[in-house]
Amino acid sequence: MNTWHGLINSDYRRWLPVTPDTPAISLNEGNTPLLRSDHLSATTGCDVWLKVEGANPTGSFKDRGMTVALSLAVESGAETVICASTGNTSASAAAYAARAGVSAAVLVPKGRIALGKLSQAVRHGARIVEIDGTFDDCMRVARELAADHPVALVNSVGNELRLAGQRTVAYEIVDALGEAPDVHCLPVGNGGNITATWGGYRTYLEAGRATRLPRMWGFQAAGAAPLVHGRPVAEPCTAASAINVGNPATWDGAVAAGEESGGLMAAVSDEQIFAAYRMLAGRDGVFAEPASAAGVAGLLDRHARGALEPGLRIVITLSGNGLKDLDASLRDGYTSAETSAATADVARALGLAA
Ligand code: AN7
Repeated sequence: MNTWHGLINSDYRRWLPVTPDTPAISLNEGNTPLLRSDHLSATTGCDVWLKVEGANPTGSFKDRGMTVALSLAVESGAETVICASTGNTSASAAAYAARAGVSAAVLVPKGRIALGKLSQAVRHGARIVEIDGTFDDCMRVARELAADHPVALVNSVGNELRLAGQRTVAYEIVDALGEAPDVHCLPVGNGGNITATWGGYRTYLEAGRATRLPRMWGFQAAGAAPLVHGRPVAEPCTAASAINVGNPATWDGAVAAGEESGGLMAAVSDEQIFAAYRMLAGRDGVFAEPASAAGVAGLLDRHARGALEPGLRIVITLSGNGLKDLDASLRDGYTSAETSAATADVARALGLAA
């Protein structure tokens, strides 16, 4: 008997900024798998766990925040929600808006988002504007429109509500492991998720549900690493499109998460990201989208530099589903054999017969 009915209907509701009257707009998000990675544990000498956020209903962690944002938007009588997105936020906003019976407007950088994500926004009936510019341009326009028009901004910027939803990932991890890990690794783009995850661990500590806090290790793609350089990047460039952000909206929160936790913010190359992407699929059986692999790439980078103490318990957020970006997967190359439908031919192709 499955008794999970989504975050807003769970015990975690007490930590969400909702009232007893708030309607529940939910797709049964959350409660995602936490898998031990035996090979990453063996490689690093640590105890490494993967939080598979691609198992959320629209395929990314964004659903944790979107259930809260749309529930509150409906409660407040909003008829249209708007967001800027590198793809996953727009997919999630479109789905939750459809479920809520409100309109969604999504602003995305033209040609720079994965097709799976665009298709989700299309199928859920969002009004889509592809902007000739970067994600940061989309973000600026979304904020300006929300300030001057009757549309509710559902980006996590200035939207504590969404971040409160995204905090729940930390609650699930502590509940599953019985304690906070030593280190939490995750990819960083706009800065919302590291801020929220850190906030979740602190909330649980204050509530007495954990007795310690992890160090937060955030990883950006080298071509889009403003938080590592300490200044915005005008033309961010990485094949991990979800984190191709030059001027993160939650800049201060992301920096604070790294600093307050005694953690770090570092860059990994696209080569490292794609190596980790292949490894997750090939060794762990988890198909995560490229950006999602940045946390794994970062951990392996620390290990390779001799900067990783053995024996740590480490959780890595795998933020989105690999099925969203099939171009990235097939661009990465693959081999297959083509044969007739004769069993003998297939057997030869498989090396089962001479
Ligand atoms: C798979 O969809 O910002 O640091 O507009 O989709 O909280 O931005 C997506 C971000 C990591 C980075 N991994 O999280 C958007 C968007 C995946 C993502 C991030 C995103 P933040």
